[in-house]
Amino acid sequence: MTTTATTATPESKTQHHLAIADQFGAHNYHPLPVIIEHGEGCWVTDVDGNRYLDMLAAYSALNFGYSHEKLIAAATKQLNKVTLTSRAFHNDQLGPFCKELCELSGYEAVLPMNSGAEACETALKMARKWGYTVKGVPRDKAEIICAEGNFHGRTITIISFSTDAQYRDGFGPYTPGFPLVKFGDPSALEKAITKNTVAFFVEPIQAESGILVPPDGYLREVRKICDRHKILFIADEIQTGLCRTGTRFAWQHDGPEARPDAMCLGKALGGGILPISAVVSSREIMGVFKPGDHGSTFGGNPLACAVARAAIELIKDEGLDSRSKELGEYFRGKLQAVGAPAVKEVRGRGLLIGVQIKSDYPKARWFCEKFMEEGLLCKDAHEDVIRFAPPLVIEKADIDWAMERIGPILLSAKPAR
Ligand code: IF1
Repeated sequence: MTTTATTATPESKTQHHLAIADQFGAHNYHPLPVIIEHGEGCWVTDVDGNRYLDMLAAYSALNFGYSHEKLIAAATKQLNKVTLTSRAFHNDQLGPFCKELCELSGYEAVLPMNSGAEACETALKMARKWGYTVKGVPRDKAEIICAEGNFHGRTITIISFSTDAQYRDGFGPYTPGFPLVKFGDPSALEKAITKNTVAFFVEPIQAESGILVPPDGYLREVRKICDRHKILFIADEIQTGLCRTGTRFAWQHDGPEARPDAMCLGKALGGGILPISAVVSSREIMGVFKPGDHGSTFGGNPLACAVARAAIELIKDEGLDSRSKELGEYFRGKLQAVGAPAVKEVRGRGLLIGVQIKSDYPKARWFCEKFMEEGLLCKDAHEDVIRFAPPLVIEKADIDWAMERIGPILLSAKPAR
């Protein structure tokens, strides 16, 4: 036996796991103290046998819930055939995956990667090269405009244009070429455009910034401005895509005229089983990538493609967009009806919901901890927003069950002074 602190008579399995994660893991997170061991549908069980309703869904990666029969079947089948080939060779899942994702999204070409951040990096590289080779921007001068309050991942280039000190500070020097404009304000975008601008890169709803929904028509205006100045409109739909907000893609809330030139997808594309991301665009724009320009060892691997194909089929067949829309309206209505003095605003689209807490009340984290004690898991966004984003397969009865706990806790909060 070793004599490390972690083996000193743990009170529970949870305590044991918390201690070893603390001792051996990097401390780059502050998770709620729940150790999940098993998940099914919207429900998880921890190592001590407690059950919780998951209202985070791995930040929308678990749109289909845990252990979805069809996804597990697709993964298992492919596990027993071939899992990884590299892109030095073809595999029999990649082509069909690209074709099916094009059909689902209405675009012409797919470039598969793994994480969301990689899809964003891919889109940024694509936009820069498009700027140089198609638009004729002078070498190394390309500018990609981004929105204040953005969240696109954690790589050095991506955090270079973050406006959140915690994501940036201590990680410089930063990648240049990413001017910022106010989110939700089309005229700010138009003013920031120069002859070297190649793209505007934006989330249709800013999730990490607190589920910020832009004014109606914003993305339609963005589309027009981008056309007027010949710049690419690229939407980061990694979190908002694949039915999360009540439409297949969140830009569709602004109608077909708002269609971006390219989208980044990720999270739910991997069915909550494994990481797979992608950029989708036109053949012309994607055509700037020549053999050897870009890639990834695991990008387009047959296991990920097989699972993603099953996820795409679920998106097409299970009516998850209207389910998300209806249940989202239902849930938001219930949250509003509580009438809790602590709540400043209930907002969101579909099942991407933010409850903003007034500044003189406890922080959103306090509420998340209380919810956890009552068997409900969710996560704060920024300090003052409780984020509810359950798997899209959630039942109305689960929402009612959740509200029996959420309502009293919201009402119980007292102002600090
Ligand atoms: C973490 C946030 C959510 C994303 C959008 C790209 C990425 C993400 C719109 C990068 C990732 C995650 C990452 C996770 C927490 C989470 C998050 F709170 F940080 F902002 F969801 F709201 N574009 N979002 O939301 O994708 O590389 O992670 O696959 O802890 O960083 P990734």
